[in-house]
Amino acid sequence: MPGTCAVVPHTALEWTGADYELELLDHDSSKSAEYLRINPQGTVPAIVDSSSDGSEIIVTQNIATQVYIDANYPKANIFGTDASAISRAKVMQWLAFVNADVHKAFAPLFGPDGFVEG
Ligand SMILES: N[C@@H](CCC(=O)N[C@@H](CS)C(=O)NCC(=O)O)C(=O)O
Repeated sequence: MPGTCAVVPHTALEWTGADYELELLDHDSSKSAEYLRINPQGTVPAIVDSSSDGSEIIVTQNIATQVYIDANYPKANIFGTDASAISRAKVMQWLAFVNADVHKAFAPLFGPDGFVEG
């Protein structure tokens, strides 16, 4: 969904050089039955992948999608080259702050229709 937080895992995927397919959504299609099967919360981002045994993998929640990308493409160093415990923790600290605190604080600005009518 252009202009949303989905740009973060999208950017990470670009950094990996992965062969992936981008599905463009808008507000309405993110609430469709087809997409709600993938993410019952009706939000982006979401990753759909297949495991080695062919079963479907679905990962939602922005930080989780980045962890999944990093785990599959460690050479892309999307969380940086320092794999120390404190470096990894600091990456998660700032991602969690932006995702849980900053992102939610701006929700009324970008989506006032969720709070008021007209
Ligand atoms: N906690 C969720 C938040 C996801 C979220 O709120 N995404 C917004 C875009 S930034 C969205 O999909 N909004 C749905 C809409 O605009 O219809 C996550 O980390 O993935």
